[in-house]
Amino acid sequence: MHPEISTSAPEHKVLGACPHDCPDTCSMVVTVRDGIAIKVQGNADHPATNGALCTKVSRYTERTYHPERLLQPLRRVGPKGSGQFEPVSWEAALADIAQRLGQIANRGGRSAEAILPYSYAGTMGRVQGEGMAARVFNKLGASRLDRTICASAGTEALNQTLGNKVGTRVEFFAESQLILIWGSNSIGSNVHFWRHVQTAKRNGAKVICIDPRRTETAEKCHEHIALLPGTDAALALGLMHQLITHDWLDHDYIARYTLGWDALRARALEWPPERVAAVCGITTEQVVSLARDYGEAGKQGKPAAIRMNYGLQRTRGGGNAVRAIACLPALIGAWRLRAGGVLLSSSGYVPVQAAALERPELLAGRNPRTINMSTIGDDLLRPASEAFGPAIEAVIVYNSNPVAVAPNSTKVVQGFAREDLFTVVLEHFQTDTADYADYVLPATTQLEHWDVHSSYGHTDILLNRPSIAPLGEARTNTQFFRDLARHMGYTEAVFAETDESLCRTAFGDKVDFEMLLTQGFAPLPVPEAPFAEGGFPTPSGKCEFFSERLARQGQDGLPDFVPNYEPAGADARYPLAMISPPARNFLNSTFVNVKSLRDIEGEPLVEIHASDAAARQIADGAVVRVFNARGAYECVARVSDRARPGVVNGLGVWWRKLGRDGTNVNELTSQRLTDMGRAPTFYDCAVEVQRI
Ligand SMILES: Nc1nc2c(c(=O)[nH]1)N[C@H]1C(S)=C(S)[C@@H](COP(=O)(O)OP(=O)(O)OC[C@H]3O[C@@H](n4cnc5c(=O)[nH]c(N)nc54)[C@H](O)[C@@H]3O)O[C@H]1N2
Ligand SMILES: Nc1nc2c(c(=O)[nH]1)N[C@H]1C(S)=C(S)[C@@H](COP(=O)(O)OP(=O)(O)OC[C@H]3O[C@@H](n4cnc5c(=O)[nH]c(N)nc54)[C@H](O)[C@@H]3O)O[C@H]1N2
Ligand SMILES: [Mo]
Repeated sequence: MHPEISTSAPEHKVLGACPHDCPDTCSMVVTVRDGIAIKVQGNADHPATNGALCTKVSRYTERTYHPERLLQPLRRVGPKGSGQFEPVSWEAALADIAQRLGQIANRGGRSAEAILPYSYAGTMGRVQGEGMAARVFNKLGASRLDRTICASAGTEALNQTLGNKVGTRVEFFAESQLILIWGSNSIGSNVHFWRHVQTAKRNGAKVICIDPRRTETAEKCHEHIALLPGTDAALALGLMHQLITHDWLDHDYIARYTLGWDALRARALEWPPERVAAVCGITTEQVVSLARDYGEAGKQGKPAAIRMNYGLQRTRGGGNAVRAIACLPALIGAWRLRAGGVLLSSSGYVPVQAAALERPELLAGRNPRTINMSTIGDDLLRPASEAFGPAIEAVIVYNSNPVAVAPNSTKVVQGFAREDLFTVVLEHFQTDTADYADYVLPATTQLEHWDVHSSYGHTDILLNRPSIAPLGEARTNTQFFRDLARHMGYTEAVFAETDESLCRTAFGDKVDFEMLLTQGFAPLPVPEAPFAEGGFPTPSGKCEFFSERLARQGQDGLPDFVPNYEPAGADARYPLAMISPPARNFLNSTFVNVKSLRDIEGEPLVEIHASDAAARQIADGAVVRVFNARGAYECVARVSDRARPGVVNGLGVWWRKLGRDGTNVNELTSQRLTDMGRAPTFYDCAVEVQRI
């Protein structure tokens, strides 16, 4: 047991941090009695957390002490994917894994690139994430992983427009007079932001939601614009058209602090409201009225702020959509006020010391290839070639559940089912991915390890102290990689660094570590109104409507509407557009196996509008088959006005094995990538729905 954990007092509290992939990154207070965590609560002293956790994380003890927690290392005995395992000792598992990886890496040439790490944000911790792990993969010379599965289209778009992932501070939305919630279900996925919206509403703000689905957020806004998925750039260009024709522009701001206005102006004038309405599947009045609200707020000097979330960048034109929306605040000079502007992510403010954590010098001059995690299905099935390099022979999975979350599951499953693929999975539970492992290794949860966290919503750094001892034989991810390094014969001192030391390494002297130790969080220095007087971190220092860098890559230098790969519509072979946004009580595929949360969600379902249901003789509660050329998924239909005509909503990434027919929504999604950032197009997916 760790010395910092007091075991003398029968009951005590430990400060931690929520590890999940969510903009809120809450400060947690864990109550421990006799070495057992009995309660997890939101820290009342941390302003962003405000004393409250979401429903799912307040069940974190239920997840930690879940009867199905993996508590010992397992070795596969049956065929791949059969889920048949036998217990094995850590030492035996490590020795075998080291030997297998060594055999691949030591064949010479680029053979080490046949080894692939696969990880994402199961924990957002800097220590249990890519620190020690990256050191081992760098030393091996393994393939690198392009971590695109969530946010990279929006990231690239913000970089090209504002210069970084920065923007309006969340807490200042409370002072806004007009809030556009664009492609985000704040109440479901970012609930601590919603508090600021409520404050703004009480102070007279108007709140408008732009989302194909009538979410719990949309129904609490003053207006809801239910556009077709993937048409946001058209709407943004249409707003610009109206701002221009009504002269609701801040000419001074545009002249001083933007680049490419004449060209953008010409592009926007191609988007009169009628055209926008037709493309977006909304009314002309909705376009005009939204533009008037936004334009007049600017003219009257009222703060207007846009909260985007990643939901709107999961279609082919996702990067262009984010770029078009990110241009809007400059047009009305909204950046002049601290409660104006736009926020997609605040992570650009985070001074993470990536090189100190990951040690790229261990590559020793090698430059391994990069594999895109979003095309893992195809890539696992790809033979060796000049262009691709060696076929993938080994995958080490941690902090991720690719068999459930990656697009085009048929391919992903086929890939992981290869008998000649050596797969190691570090997990809390026997997930869909763990079923395909050769070794399943029990990992610690956030209550059992040290870590340090940043947020992509607020701008504080948080420390997570362990509150209980590891359960069973669970080990931290870092300990696995340290042990693996030892078994591989790596002797560099960097492979001995402890987790507490890694917590300090993550932000170096950029964060007051003493403050983290005493109060659990430390605010970063961030400007109040970052672009009130320009100063964008782009090459030109301006808000780049026109991006020279994009033009040089052969892309359109201006934002444009890029239609979906899979346009739905009555004439299409698959006439319904399917989106698959998060379920409120799950976190991607995490928590699906926590029964109390699964009971709230019920069972896998698609929401379908009454008109689309009637045309297919589908009654509420009927079992349906959702299908396209890639696959089929069986679930229950919920006939509901949460779905607009022409669009069905397949909520949540269920565990395949807990689904009705052993599949989930990703049976239907494709491996095609976005216009920018090489990201998946989960919400660009045409389907048909049929009663069974
Ligand atoms: N409870 C819960 N919270 C979560 C998650 C979870 O799974 N559950 N996931 C976390 C993760 S990984 C992330 S990346 C973040 C953000 O995750 P996001 O995926 O951004 O999730 P949401 O905030 O729910 O926003 C998605 C919203 O976008 C809408 N949408 C879909 N397509 C379009 C479109 O083309 N245009 C527009 N305008 N809207 C569209 C969806 O209907 C949905 O309401 O949330 C995190 N928070
Ligand atoms: N159809 C569809 N697919 C989607 C999405 C969608 O909206 N629609 N959303 C996408 C998005 S935004 C994202 S971010 C991805 C998310 O995909 P993933 O990053 O794979 O996220 P999770 O499904 O939450 O799986 C994380 C796993 O990590 C494990 N884990 C957590 N903490 C630790 C730890 O400390 N150590 C170890 N070893 N394991 C740990 C958990 O038990 C869990 O099984 O999914 C994407 N997939
Ligand atoms: Mo995500």
